[in-house]
Amino acid sequence: MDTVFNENPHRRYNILTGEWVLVSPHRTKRPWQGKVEKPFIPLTATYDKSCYLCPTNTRMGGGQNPDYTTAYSFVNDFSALLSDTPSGSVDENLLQAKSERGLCKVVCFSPNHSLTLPLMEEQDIEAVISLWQKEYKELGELPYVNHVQIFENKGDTMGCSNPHPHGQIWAQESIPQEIAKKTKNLGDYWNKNKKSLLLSYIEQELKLKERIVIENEHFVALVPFWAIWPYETMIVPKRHLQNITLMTEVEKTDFAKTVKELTIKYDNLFSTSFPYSAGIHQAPTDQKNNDEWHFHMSFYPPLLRSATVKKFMVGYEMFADAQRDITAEQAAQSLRELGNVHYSKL
Ligand code: H2U
Repeated sequence: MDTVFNENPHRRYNILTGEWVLVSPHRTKRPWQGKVEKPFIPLTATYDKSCYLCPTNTRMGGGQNPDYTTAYSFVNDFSALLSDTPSGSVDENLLQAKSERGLCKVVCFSPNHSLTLPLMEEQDIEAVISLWQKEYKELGELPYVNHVQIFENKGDTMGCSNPHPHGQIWAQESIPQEIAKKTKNLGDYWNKNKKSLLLSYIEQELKLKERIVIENEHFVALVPFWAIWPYETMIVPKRHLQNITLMTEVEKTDFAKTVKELTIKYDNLFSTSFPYSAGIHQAPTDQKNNDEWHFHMSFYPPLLRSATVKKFMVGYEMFADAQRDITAEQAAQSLRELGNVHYSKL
């Protein structure tokens, strides 16, 4: 890439969303006297009697968790979307609203309270992926569900309310805006080239090797050219798969391996339990063929320069465009060079 971009302000285009990010690499040396996050204190107890996600415990909603031994899901006791929402709409000149039906689930990744994805065994991460597949299928088959969003908020920096390893799934009637933007851009490329946009993109990245973090037989993990968050990454299958249920068993094993390796690198970067929001974007479940879709898992981590200094998406980002300081290439190089053994096990 033109070396002028390594040190000078420029804008980069996100081919998936159609949005631009401002990159300011010359700013990486600016001093920091702002907010510092609390250092992470590792958990040791494998069971916490006050945790509402641990096996056998009673949840805040009154339900009781079974003595589960592998990934386990339940309907969120405080769901943001409800299946029995009465239908209604407002369309009065400039005022528009409509009711939204849906269903929210919580997915406990492991019965062990002290673990996180990077500390879990590969086959246990595979069990989480199998549960995600089952939920995507079952929720997607509900007549009123057109989109299933699987995600994880990790760490209290990201607003996660409980350290027990878990994620969430929100299934709903409408297609969320991020998905609509990606459907449009994937679709335009597909209609023109009869090829997946993400497949073409990773082919280009694999030739350049500037932003690749991990590559194995079936998956690539990279810092996207248009990344917004300092160490943002994306895991993409090398095969054009519209959704996670289409993976073969071998691909699923490789997916689990990639998730583990990437999250270990994250933890190793600042020797901490690296906070992030991660989510899987895949084809809507709206009965359309969605040929253009190519599933991917994105990680949006806020940490910028240490375990305690994070990036804030405020000011210019709120009022104008997303902005980052270190380049995607610098971030990819740092992650690529990190080891695959968790720092706590060295
Ligand atoms: P977060 O840690 O990302 O906030 O997710 C935890 C979810 O667990 C949250 O959505 C739900 C909350 O509503 N929850 C239950 O369903 N039952 C409980 O007893 C406590 C929390």
